[in-house]
Amino acid sequence: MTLKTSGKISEGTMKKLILTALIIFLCGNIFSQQTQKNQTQITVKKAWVRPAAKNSNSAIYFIIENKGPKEDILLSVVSEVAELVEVHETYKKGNDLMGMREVNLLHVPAKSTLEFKPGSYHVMLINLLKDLTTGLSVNATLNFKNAGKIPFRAVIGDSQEM
Ligand SMILES: [Cu+2]
Repeated sequence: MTLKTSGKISEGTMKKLILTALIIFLCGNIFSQQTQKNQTQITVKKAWVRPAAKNSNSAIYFIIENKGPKEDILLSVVSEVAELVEVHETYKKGNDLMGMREVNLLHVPAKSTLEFKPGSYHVMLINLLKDLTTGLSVNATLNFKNAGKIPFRAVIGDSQEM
């Protein structure tokens, strides 16, 4: 193949065209990746957290809604408000006793909601690093296998009616 400088498109123009095409391609790629990430169908609603004093424990409650056609798996929860943050479930130990245990992989089926509430699933905040004062709020992030990080804010109060 020979490039004729006398042709309609010079070598310099050709290079510019190739570069422009490359930039458009790369930008398009980044854009489509972002829109794919934003297509997550997981939302967190009605988040609240029990008021508690520094160095004690508390729990965050909320509703996870998965509007998507696929199930997703909650891998972990992060919050800077406590030394340790775990996904827990409350269960009947027998003899009218209730216990709590950690849940490692929590499946949220397609087109469903999963409620974290007292006596059921909750995000356990172990050894609070500060006071949780009613009316203020706490930031936390759910980490899903497919949807990735879902940050949310929980209001400090006594119920989700706030
Ligand atoms: Cu717990």
